[in-house]
Amino acid sequence: MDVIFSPDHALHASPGELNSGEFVPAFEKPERADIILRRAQEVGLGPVRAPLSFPPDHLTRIHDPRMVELLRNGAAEWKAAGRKGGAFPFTFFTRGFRADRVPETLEGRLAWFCFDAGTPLTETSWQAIESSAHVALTGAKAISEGARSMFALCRPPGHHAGSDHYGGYCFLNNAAIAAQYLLDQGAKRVAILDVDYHHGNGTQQIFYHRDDVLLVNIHATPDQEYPYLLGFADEPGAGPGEGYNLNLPLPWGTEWAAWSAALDAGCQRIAQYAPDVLLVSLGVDTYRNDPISQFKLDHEHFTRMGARIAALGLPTLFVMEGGYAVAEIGVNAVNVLTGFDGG
Ligand code: Q9C
Ligand code: ZN
Repeated sequence: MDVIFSPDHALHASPGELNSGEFVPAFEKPERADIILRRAQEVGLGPVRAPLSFPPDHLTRIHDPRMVELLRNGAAEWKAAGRKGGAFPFTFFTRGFRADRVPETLEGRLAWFCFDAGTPLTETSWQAIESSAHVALTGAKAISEGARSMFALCRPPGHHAGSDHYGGYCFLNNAAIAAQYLLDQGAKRVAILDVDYHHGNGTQQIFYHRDDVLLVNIHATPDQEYPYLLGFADEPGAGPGEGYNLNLPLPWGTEWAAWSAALDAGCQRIAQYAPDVLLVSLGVDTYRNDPISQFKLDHEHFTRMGARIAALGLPTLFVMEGGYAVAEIGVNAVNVLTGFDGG
């Protein structure tokens, strides 16, 4: 399958993140995408293509334009104000604060739109963020034109970003933007299968009230794991979207047997929905040696994951999300894709 990749991803290099009380080097780093690309080339996965460019309304179909503006200019404003390092929030919006006005100050907007202490903006982040969305859109365009499968090698990732909030190393929700594009091009039903270790809270929030996107999420239970506040089993969707969100939370320590049973259940739901197209939010942080995760999948399980997804027989767009065992991220991510291709 073709790989969509932009070297612009490297323009987002986080200066670090708050982790267990310390400011530590970022887990989400540029090497991740370069190592996946190198592995894809090593196994001859398929041609590597640059992203096309798209008008900004594809981004604002999903995201609040005021958040997009913050992502585009926030770091420059931060620097102009004489601040150093990445643009991090200090305050976080929560219950009890004013919900009826978006602040005008930079600090206020960071507090309003950003929900964690791991997702800073740097002066060149926007170019990477936008290129990541364009990578996903280019994959979606190829699928809408009849491709059986595509790999959008997105970085930074996207599934934690909601319509008006960002965090979890994610700024724009690449998979959601791609799903909306496919619907706008005429697809009637899109399914998203999120296999990242973390719950895709942003994707869930974006589509929670809709029945034209079925979302299936397999992830570490929010009773134990980030993002802690969403991703429980009793979140079926609401209004017209009721029945179109399926969360399959699993405990720390989950191995392939239980993980693949959840995958089977998720795939059965997707088959029943009979979508026109499938998107896979592909995180490989379920890997046994991931530095921030607690599942126990091995290299060969990623191959089997790809084969199970292929058995759905759907046009499929893979969108890269998480995975922080950098040395092994290439093998793990590309195993899913070769498993899908039957190799
Ligand atoms: N102690 C994705 O995989 N923080 N995002 C974890 C580590 C956030 C992960 C803290 C993890 C976000 C796309
Ligand atoms: Zn993750």
